Amino acid sequence: MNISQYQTWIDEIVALCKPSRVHLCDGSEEEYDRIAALMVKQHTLIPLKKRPSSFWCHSDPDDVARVEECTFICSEQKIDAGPTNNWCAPREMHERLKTLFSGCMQGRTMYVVPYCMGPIGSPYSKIGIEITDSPYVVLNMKIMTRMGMPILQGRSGGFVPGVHSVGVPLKPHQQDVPWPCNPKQRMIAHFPDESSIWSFGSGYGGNALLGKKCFALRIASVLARKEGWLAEHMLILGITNPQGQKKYMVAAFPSACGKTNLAMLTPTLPGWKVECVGDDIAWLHFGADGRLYAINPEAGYFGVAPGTSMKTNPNAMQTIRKNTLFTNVARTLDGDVWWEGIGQEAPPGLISWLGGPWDPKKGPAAHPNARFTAPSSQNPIYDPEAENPQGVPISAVIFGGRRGSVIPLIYESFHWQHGVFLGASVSSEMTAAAKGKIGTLRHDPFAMLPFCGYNMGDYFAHWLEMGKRSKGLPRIYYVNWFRKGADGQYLWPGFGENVRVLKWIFERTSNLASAEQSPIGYLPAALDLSGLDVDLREILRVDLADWQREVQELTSYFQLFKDRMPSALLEELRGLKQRLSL
Ligand code: GTP
Ligand code: SPV
Ligand code: MN
Repeated sequence: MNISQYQTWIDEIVALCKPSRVHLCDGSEEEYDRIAALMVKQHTLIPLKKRPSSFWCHSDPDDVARVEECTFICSEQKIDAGPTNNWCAPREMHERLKTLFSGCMQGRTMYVVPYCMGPIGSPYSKIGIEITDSPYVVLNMKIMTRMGMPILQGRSGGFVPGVHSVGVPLKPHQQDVPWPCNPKQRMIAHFPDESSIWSFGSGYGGNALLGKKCFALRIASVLARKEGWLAEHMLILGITNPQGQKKYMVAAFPSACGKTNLAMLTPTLPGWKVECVGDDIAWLHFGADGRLYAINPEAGYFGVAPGTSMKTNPNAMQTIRKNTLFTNVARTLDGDVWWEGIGQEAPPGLISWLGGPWDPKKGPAAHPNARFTAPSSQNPIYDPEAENPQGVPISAVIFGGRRGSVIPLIYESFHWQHGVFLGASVSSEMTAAAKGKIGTLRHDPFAMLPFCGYNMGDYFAHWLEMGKRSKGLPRIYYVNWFRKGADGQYLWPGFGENVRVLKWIFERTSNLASAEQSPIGYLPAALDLSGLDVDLREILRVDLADWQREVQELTSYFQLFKDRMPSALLEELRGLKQRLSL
């Protein structure tokens, strides 16, 4: 195969990073097994007796989640990164990176990982090459993407270059540690004008698997705006009613707020079926018929382990029975995994995510952001259309966040512009998926706060523009599974019961279900609650005083975007304010 067009770049990186060896990844099973065996020998991976071809590992305690404070968008102009991103001038950042990456791979193998985001052969798929000195990253990329040299075959177009290093060069004969990383010098830099990514110092998740958040969201969102499509932090699901009619929906919730669970939902309503196209990222394009179509750029799940059980997400539990990597979960003596909320008592002799015997007084056995990496194809409800190169047609867009109060279980927007306002108004309590204070309420527009590669005000405008391009637009909804009652308990049982909300959305998009107009949007006139004991009035309650505060908060938040804030969304905000004061 012809790799000469990529060779110049690879040579440059070799000269800069000075690795001891270079390995071009072919993406084969044998290669995966060989690298995994090497990592077992180096004590980074531990094979799990109870799960075929599966491994356990734990990270450095200081490298457990995305680090937003070290994530930069290096556009030419600061204003184009916008007020919600860290910015650095491209030239200055390139200088810093040159220093950081100089000789950073000494004593290590440099892996060259070509990968395709999206189904092979789809006109919407895109190619990246990640250079990394982390074999852990290579294994994860093998599961999460279509990976290997063969995907470059016959390609002449561009690719998104990404360079990743754990940032720990080895001196001759120096013993490596199981999870090398360099937390003091972490840097995750994106160059939207050159579509390139540089990541240093972390080996974990979105910091290191460059195809995921760095490419498929931050770089792709910039490309999407230029090319007239959308790159979103969204799950994609198919849902079939008892009559056999099928629709597809996408949903954007912030990190660790329920995408994987909703994407794999096991319905509690008889006759309903949910199938999974994707659990984290959607690329959306208009089809020839004017409808919005979605592809999933990924090929695997990098899912939150804690809370996953046969009760909450049996499909995920099936998916991770084999060929799965587990990071920062607890390990049992008989070679299995365990985490809080797995549905069984902790067995004696548990090894915690820190690698030693678990002491419950010192915290949970699994880190709250512990993850499994597993192939989508192992999902028992993998949608038959998941690899359709054209994508699947979308009937509804759902936004949501983790809100203990104020936001009702479900409401519908009045129209596209109002729906874009709903997306822009998302706030959510912070979770362990990113370094930061868990539980703090923050604005997270479209669940894209950490992932938008350009000015968020321009991003809002792009969504509004997309709405002008078609008459076959999906309807837009807002959900909140996390509202709590006076007793501090969740008001809504969630998980499989969420199908009741999806049913209402499904029927609304067929103009079947009825709704009541409220100041914030349409609320269900009724939900199918058969066999469920919940206080629907309380879950759907719209408290005027609460919402007036919400409007005040949004008013000051939107000011952040100055003249990049689309007037159409300020108009929506005024409309909401007026409806609340009547
Ligand atoms: P990322 O992979 O970080 O983007 O997260 P995600 O949005 O896919 O979240 P995920 O589905 O993994 O859920 C995160 C946490 O929320 C888990 O601990 C779940 O158990 C919990 N969760 C998910 N859905 C629900 C729900 O409907 N109700 C409640 N109460 N908790 C939920
Ligand atoms: C998220 O934080 O939204 C994730 C996990 O999906 S990570 O890949 O680390 O970004
Ligand atoms: Mn995510």
